[in-house]
Amino acid sequence: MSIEIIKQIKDYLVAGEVEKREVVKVTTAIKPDLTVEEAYQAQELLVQHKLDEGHKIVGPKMGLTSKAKWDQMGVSEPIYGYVFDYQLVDNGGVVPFQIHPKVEAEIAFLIGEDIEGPGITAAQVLAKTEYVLPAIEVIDSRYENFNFTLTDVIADNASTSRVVFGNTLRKPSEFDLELVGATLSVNGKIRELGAGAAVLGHPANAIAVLANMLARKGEKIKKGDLILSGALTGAILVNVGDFVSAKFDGLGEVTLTMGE
Ligand code: 0L1
Ligand code: MG
Repeated sequence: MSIEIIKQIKDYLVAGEVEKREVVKVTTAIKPDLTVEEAYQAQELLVQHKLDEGHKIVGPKMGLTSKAKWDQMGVSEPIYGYVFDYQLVDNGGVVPFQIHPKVEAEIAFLIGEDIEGPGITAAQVLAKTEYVLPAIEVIDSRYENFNFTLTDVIADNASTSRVVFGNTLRKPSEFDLELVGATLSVNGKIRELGAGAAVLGHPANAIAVLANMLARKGEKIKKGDLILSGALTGAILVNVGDFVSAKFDGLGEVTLTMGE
């Protein structure tokens, strides 16, 4: 694919994010036969664009980490994107409304040592994790009516929009992370519940898959990366003024209010 088309895809998606408006999916508007490799190239340009603007990467994020989502999208591995510093909101804070946000309860990993694939296992991930902490991810696909294919969502940085991390940091050895339960409530009503096992059987599996996917392009997970491992729960569409709370066994509560 020519670099011009990759740039066109990046500019198209940046405009959607900056102007807070839906766009028709890339595979309809620009390139119907966009491959996974090309989609990650477009994502890399989008990430570079944000770095050039002075934003800093907090860490990668994993998306589509449940078997149910794989079946829904006809895929057999998760996807990744990147979270930036400007996308962080304090626990209890107000999340600026963008396009059509959805919330997910996730477990995040603060990485203590570089993790370089291939062949990384969940046990190796856990040995190199400094802390785990709870999070709410706010995803906000730029695509009209959430109508997208796998390659569209990869190019769109895996729908990343905002992240709220909780304040409880625990050593992963203190838990069976696959057994950690979570509830996700909106305006005081529980709307979703789940457990760590919903994330590829164990959230550390998602981080191991990430290390092995990054290794294909000669990259690794870095010490200090703060990584979202994927949703324990389904994603819930939220509106302006909604109060969102995620409660995790042993990891406390994360809250946010959807602003304007
Ligand atoms: O974090 C996620 O799992 C989101 C992946 C992208 C799909 C979506 O926007 O629903
Ligand atoms: Mg997510």
